[in-house]
Amino acid sequence: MKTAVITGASSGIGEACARLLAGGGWKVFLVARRRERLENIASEINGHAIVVDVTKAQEIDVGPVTRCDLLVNCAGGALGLDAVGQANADDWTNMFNTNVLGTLRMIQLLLPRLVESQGCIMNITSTAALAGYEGGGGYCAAKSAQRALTQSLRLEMKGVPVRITEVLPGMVNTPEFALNRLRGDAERARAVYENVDRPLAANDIAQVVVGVANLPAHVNVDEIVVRPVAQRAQHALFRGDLRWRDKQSSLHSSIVKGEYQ
Ligand code: 8X3
Repeated sequence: MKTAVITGASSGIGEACARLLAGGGWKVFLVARRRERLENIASEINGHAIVVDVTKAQEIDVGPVTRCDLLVNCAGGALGLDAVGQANADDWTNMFNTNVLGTLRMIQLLLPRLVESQGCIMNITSTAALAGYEGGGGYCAAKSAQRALTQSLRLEMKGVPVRITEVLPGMVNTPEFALNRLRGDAERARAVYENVDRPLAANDIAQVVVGVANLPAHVNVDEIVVRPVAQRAQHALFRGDLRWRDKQSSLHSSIVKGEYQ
């Protein structure tokens, strides 16, 4: 049975990946800090919870993971929208710790098993790794660093049959991303996605992750940028009705509605 380890698995993209992989017959280890949430999800999908904070190296125990075919590094996120001139260094430390060092630690811990199984590492970065934007200094810097780490690792693993993929999502409407970034301000978090006709959902990214993971072992997708149709580039976001032909079309689809209620 193929085995996957997913960080950030208690919500958003990580949770969606865990659910989709488990549904596809994978054995899944779910890694995250929030015990109750994590254990509930794990028991729903017949997975295994590893309750741990990826920013605390000494606490991470991957002992139960005796085999690893796929590591998906989803733990991360953004804090604040401060301009660089006014940025809070603690927020930056936090973002680097989760997005960059958390990824580094998990790779270091599981690399021997990934090599042994000739597996796959998938780092979920962001389109924020491709270009800076106003107020994004810390997050863009952290995601750029995570991207750079991924690129270096891929080169260092020359001659080793381990696949290394970077997935760069654009606008994904998850219940927590904007809310965390905006420090719990639900109104502002809702406004991020306002009038965007079908932002991506966590499950869209999970489908990409699982699709890439299931490719033949010699096929390495180096990087994959995934945006909603409404977002042609970081600053080219269309707000308005895209007039989809199918029935689910609506600015008020269930994905958007109720996320912050
Ligand atoms: C999230 C994408 O545009 O908020 O990773 O930076 S963005």
